[in-house]
Amino acid sequence: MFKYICILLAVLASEVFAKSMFPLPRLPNSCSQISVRRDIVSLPPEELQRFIRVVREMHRRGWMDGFGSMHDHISHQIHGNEQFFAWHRRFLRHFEILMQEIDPGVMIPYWNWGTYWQSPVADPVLTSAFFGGNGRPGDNCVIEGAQARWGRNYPTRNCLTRRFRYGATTGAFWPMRAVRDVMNMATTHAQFRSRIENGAHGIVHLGLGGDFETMYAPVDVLFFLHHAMIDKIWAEWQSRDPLRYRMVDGYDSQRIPVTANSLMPFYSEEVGTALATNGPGYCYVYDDIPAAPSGAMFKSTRRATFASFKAVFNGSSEQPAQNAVAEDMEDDAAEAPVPAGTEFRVKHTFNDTMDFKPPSPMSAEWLRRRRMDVAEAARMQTLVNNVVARINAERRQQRVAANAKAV
Ligand SMILES: [Cu+2]
Repeated sequence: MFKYICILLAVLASEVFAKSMFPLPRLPNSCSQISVRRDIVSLPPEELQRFIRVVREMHRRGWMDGFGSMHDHISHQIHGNEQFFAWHRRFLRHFEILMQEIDPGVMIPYWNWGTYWQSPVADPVLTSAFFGGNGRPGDNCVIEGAQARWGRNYPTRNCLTRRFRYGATTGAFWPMRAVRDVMNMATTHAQFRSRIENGAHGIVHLGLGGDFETMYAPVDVLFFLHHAMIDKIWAEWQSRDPLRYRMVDGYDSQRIPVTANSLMPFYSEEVGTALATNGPGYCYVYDDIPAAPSGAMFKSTRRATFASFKAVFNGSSEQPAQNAVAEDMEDDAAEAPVPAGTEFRVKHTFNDTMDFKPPSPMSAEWLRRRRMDVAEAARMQTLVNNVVARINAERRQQRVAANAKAV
């Protein structure tokens, strides 16, 4: 009897889930072509405008709430363990496929925060020409850039917010040299994942603040650009050893070993299918990372099921993205022109007589709230401090040399 009540409840529940307007397309079985994900600042203006038009349409359809909700619901399964890289790669691909339903030629660009790591507020990506910067004083609503005056319906009705870590500034991020040190030293997936997740990845979430430091951060399109950068860093590390295209190690959130045959939460596809960016269903490469040789890729024998697709998502986007708090803001947004990209680009030069600052430590309380690893974050802090000290020592030497030449 109990069994039948359970079945009845499950059927009723799936009826409710089925009302969700958040689409969950299946991955294609093969690639008709391999497309390229590029640095957003290198996109020609027309391509940037196309991308912005697409994400505005996704927002209008309530899909951004869907991504925020989905990520939030299973956050403990996809962070702090060896599902992190593969699951986020699959999640970005989900986003990209939905983008392509609106405009088939559009790819997710990545945000290379390594370019302006020392002074992210000078990064063009955080200006009105691209994705806007800090939220405004008072309510932290983002009012400039591609997402100006956006509302969200998850987890509550509000505007999209950002709240920089130090009021007007985010603090420094990681220089790529420190990221490459991590790439050079990590020999296992678990080592590499933990060091990237608890270092270079976390500091960006903390620095931007507001919605960006929560588990529903995917309501902000910049989440996908940041995670494309994280995904690219993983792809670069993978490209150094062909075994990394079909093997993983370490454990999941239940302390069960993760292998290429483990299933990714929610998607129920094997982790192995997400190990090569140019593998079946993924079909992309990054502009400066080599493609995986097909002989090195994981070969799946299992058929993907739809079974778990409805189970987790509970449909915050059933309501269209009309936002009570930000309703008038939405009206303005419809009128707002698409940002013009390159026009606003400024050539930024660092003050070269001053030492660079390393990112400030992430507090233990913040790390724990995000289920991050406090001890690993401390080790990464030491690593990045040392790299920045080396960079500063070299710059001082160069200044001395330049002065000597001038005299
Ligand atoms: Cu995440």
